Amino acid sequence: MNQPAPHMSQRIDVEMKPAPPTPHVSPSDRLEALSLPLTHRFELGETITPVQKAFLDERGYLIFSQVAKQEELDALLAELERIQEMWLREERTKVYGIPLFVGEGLNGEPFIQRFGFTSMFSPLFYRFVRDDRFAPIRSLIGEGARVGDDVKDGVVVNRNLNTEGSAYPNLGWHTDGLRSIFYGKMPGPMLNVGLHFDRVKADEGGLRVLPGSHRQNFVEMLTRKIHFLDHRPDPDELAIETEPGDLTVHDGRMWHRVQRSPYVGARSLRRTMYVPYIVDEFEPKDESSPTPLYHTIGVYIRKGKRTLRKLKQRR
Ligand SMILES: O=C(O)CCC(=O)C(=O)O
Ligand SMILES: [Fe+2]
Repeated sequence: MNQPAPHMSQRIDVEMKPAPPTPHVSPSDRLEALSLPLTHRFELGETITPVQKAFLDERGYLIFSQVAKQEELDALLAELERIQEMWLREERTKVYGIPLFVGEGLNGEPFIQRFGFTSMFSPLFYRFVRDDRFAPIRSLIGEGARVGDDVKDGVVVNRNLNTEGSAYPNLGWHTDGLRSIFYGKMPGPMLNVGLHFDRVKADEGGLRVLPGSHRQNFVEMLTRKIHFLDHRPDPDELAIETEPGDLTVHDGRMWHRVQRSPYVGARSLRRTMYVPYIVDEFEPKDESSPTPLYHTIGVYIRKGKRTLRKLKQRR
C-alpha cells in the first residue's frame, strides 16, 4: 500500500486505516438527499452516511465542512514554500513529465502555481493524505483504494492568483475524466478529492460545477463544451463556496471550472490540493515519464499568453 518515496531522505511507513464499508442507500435516503439544497455542507464522520452517498450519486459532488485545521493548512503551505524553493533552485520545468505552471508572484518573483506529485517530495504531504480522517473518503472510491502518489499528476497543489504575470488565474470548463483518455484509458468512475485553503465566496471566483452533469453519456462528456477553452458562465452552474479546511469530492465525469477572482493581487489568492485516491493499476511515473499531449498544449497556450502580454506592454 505504501510506495517508497525516492526524494525523501527517510523511509516512511504509514499504516492506512482500513476504509469502512460503503453505505447502502435506500429510496428514502435518496429522497432526503434530493431535498437538500445544492450548497449543503456535510460533516465528515467515521463513515460516509447513506444520505451523503446518495447526494454524491445524484449531484456529482459533496462538500465537507472544516476537515482540516488552520494549523495543518499552515504547515502544508509552509512545506509548499520549501518545495517551491527546491524546484526553482533546480530550475525544474516538469516533475515526472508534468509541466509546472510558473507565473509571477505579487512582486514579480517566480511563483509556482501548479505543483504535481507533492507527496513524493514531502513526508508531510505523504503522511497527511494518509490520515485516518480520510478513510471514509477512500470508501467512496472503492475497495483497496490507495493514494496515487506517483500516478496521473500525483497529489497536486494549485495556487490561483489574479495578477498581470499570473500563469494560472482560472481554469476553463472540463471533465477530469477526459484526462484519462490522454493517459490512454477510457474514463471509468473516478473521484477528485480537494482540500481548500482559503475562504472563497461565490462573488470572489472559485470552483463552479454543473450539478448532475456526471450522469451524461460519453459523447456529451466530450462535446457539451470545449474542454479548457470555454470560460463562459453557465446558467445552471453552481458556485462552491469554501472555508479554509473544507474538503470537496467530485465525480471525474462532472463538468467544472475555476472562475477568475474579480480582485487583483493578494486578495485573489486561492489555494487547493487535489488527492488522487485510486483503485485501478496505473503505471507509476518517474522523472523519465513522457508529457501527456494536453499538458504540452497547455504549455504553448501559457507561453502564447505571456508573449501577448509582453507585446501589449511594449506598445
Ligand atoms: O482548483 C480547483 O478547485 C479545481 C481544479 C481542477 O478542476 C483541476 O485541476 O482539474
Ligand atoms: Fe478538474
